[in-house]
Amino acid sequence: MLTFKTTLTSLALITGALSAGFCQNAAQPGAAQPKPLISSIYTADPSAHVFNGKIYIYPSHDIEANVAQDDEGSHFAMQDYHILSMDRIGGKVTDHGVALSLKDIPWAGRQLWAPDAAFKNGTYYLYFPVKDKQDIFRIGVATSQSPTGPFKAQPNPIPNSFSIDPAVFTDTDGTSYMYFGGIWGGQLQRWHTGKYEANGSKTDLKKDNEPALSAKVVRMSRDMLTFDEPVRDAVIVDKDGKPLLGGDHDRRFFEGGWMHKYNGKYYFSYSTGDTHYLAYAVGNSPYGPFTYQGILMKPVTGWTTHHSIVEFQGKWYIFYHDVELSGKTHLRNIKVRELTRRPDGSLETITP
Ligand code: FUB
Repeated sequence: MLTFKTTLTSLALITGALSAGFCQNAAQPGAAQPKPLISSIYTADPSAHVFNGKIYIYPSHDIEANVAQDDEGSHFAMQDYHILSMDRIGGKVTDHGVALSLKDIPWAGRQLWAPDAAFKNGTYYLYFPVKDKQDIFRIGVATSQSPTGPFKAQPNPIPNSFSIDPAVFTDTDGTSYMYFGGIWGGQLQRWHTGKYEANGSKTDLKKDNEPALSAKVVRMSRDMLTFDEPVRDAVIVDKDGKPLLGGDHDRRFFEGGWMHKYNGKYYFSYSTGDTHYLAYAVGNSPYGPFTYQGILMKPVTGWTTHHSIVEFQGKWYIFYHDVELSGKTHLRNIKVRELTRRPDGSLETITP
C-alpha cells in the first residue's frame, strides 16, 4: 500500500466515463466492463465467501477522512466495516449496515484495513487488520452468530499477529490457515528481523538481490481465535525453484494475499503493489512453496489492487476493486467478474 504519484486518477476518470454506459450488477465474461457492485458507499478489498448457498462480501469501507496522503497509506483511514450479500452473481446487492466499528475494538488505534471472514463451529469469524494504540498493525478477530454481524471483537489482537490483509482458508480436511502481510504501509518490512523496528524502512528493504519478503502463513487453532504454531514464510519461487528476489517488482509479493484450492493444488494470489498486478503462484501444500505462474489481472484504475477468488454454482469468480466511481485512489468500489480457467488449471490474464 502506498501513495499515488501517478496519473492514474485521470485515467480512472476517462475509464469511468467510457464504461458508464454498460452497467449490470453482473460478471459478464467477454462483455463490457463490470459495474461497481454498490455505489451508495465506497468499498474495497472484497473478500467473498459462500455461506449457506449465498454470497457474502467482506470489504473495506472507504471514506473521505481528509487525511493527507503519504507512503504509509495514512489517507486510508477507515472506521468501520459493512458486509454485503447477494443471492446470485448479477443479483441485488444488500448492504447489511455497520458490522463492526473502530470504536468498539478496545485495543485499536486507527485504520481498519482489508478484512476477511470464516465460518466454523457454528460461528462466523471476522478477521481485520488495524493499527493498535502504538501505531503498529495487528490482526484482530471478532465473532458473530450471523454472517452479516454485528460482530464482537476479542479484547486483544491475535497474539503474535502483525501487518495486514488476513485471508483465512479452510482446507478440505477442515484445517484453517491464515495468510497475511503487506509491505510499505502494511509494515511487513519492519518485521524482517522478527521484532518490530519502529524506525525501519517505510517501503521495501532495498535489498534487490536478496529473496523478497514473503507473505506469512500460519495454521489457526481449532477455536479460530489464535495461531496454532509459529508464523511461517509463504515463499514464492520461480520455475527453477529459486525464491523471487526483492528487486523483482513485477512478480514479488506486496500485499493482499488470497488462497484457493483447485484440483488438489494450492493457488496463492496476491498484489505486486507498486507494479499494480494481481499475480498467482501454485503449490502442493498450503504452506508452499508456491511457483510463480503469471499475471491474473493487469492494473486497475487507482493505485491499489486487491481481490478474492470464490467458486459459486460451479463457476469461479474474482472480486476486485478499482476507482471508477470516484477517480480517487482511496475511494474505491468493488466489482466481480468470472475467471477463465484453462484445462491445465492455469488462469487467463484479465485485462480490466
Ligand atoms: O484498503 C487498505 C489497503 O489497501 C489494503 O489493506 C491493501 O491490500 C490495499 O488494498
